Amino acid sequence: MERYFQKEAECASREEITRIQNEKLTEQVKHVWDNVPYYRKKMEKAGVTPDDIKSIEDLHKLPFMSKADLRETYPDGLLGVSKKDVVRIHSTSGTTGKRVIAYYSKEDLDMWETCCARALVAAGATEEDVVQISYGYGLFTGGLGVHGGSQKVGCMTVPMSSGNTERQIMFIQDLNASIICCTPSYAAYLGESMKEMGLTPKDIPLKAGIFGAEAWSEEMRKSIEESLGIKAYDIYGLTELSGPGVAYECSEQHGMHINEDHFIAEIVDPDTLEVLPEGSTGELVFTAIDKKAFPMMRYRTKDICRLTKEKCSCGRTFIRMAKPMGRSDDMLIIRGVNVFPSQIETVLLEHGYQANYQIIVDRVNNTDTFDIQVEMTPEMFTDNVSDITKAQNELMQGLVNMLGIKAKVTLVAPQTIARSEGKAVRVIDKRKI
Ligand code: DLL
Repeated sequence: MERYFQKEAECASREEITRIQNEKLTEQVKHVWDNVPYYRKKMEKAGVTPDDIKSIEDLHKLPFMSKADLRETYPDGLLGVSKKDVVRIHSTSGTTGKRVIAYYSKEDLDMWETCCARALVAAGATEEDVVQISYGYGLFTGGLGVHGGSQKVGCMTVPMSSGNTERQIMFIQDLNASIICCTPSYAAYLGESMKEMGLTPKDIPLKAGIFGAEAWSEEMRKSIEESLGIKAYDIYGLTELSGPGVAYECSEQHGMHINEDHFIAEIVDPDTLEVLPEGSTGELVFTAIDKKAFPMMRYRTKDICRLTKEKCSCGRTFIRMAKPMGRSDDMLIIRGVNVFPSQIETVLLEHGYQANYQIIVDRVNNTDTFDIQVEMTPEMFTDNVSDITKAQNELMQGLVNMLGIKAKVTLVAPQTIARSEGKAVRVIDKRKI
């Protein structure tokens, strides 16, 4: 039987969700207008005032926000409450430019942890469970966000943070952990390490995992489920909107339910910024309707995704987002063709490889070079040159079919590509260096 953390909210009628959104949105617009001069100026420039926003139908009148606005207002130019009302900050792991600093009031933290609690319960958590949290703690939102949610559910919460894989496995066994939360690439690495230690899924008590913070394919889900002997759930979120828990998977595992009583989602064309109809693929844009310390209106996430309002048999009524296929800024343009690392991952897993690979793109004589190093699994490892050539060619053909362009594939020995404890680094684009 499906369980909920807050059935009334998660299974509310569409009329009720719209009523909540209308009420919160109009109030939030007033809050931002009164307290965030930067966004008020943006609204004035767009010729909108709070009086123009009477319901969610008017959302499209509001100006967008993007990473550029965050950079411009660094470190606290978007703060919506007095500093004395801020109880926590987090910050993104962005590699370029200034980091984003997100601020939280007590109420903001409570809302965020509630969203994470909904995700945990949807993945089967009860107060009987032991939840090992192997997302990084600290400025990254993964650790502390899911931690708060786990405590709200009443689970015994193990704040492991990332790293020290052998100790992770020891704690899973010794504390009888039933749910693990980490990035999907780290989950894959845990499975790999277990195998090396001579352990099988039967030797560990885990039943479920809640994985997010980076794009991962359905093939990767299957592979993790097999190696850890669990059911793997997706969770989505971003620092600008609080952190993990903006959207979460239910037992149906057919898209992630967006916590619509706190966030309104839109899909826009990333070039024209036109709002696209339900079912279209485009850039995901979010408006946080009750987050006060760090308000975020029509924030362009750069995540490429699709939304569906189709009924879900889990009983939840929140709109669902498909697995994001990646970020528009992860998308590589190689010889004029759009390539997402997640497409490459799909082909590798279909051919029996693990998601241990690195893409190296360069430009030689004005032409893009496209190399992919792929680790052989210990079972397929061989030094027979003709076997390796045959396997490389098969993989190259699979990639051409998926991407429409040719990549040079090199198979390398197991354990030669660096593992990540957090978000995996898949691409080295030397054209940008
Ligand atoms: O990654 C928050 C998070 C922590 C989500 C733990 C889930 C679990 P940021 O570091 O700000 O926040 O990165 C946000 O990560 O815009 C997506 O591109 C990507 N992302 C997050 N979750 C998923 C997911 C956290 N489930 C950025 N699938 C987002 C695909 C994801 N991409």
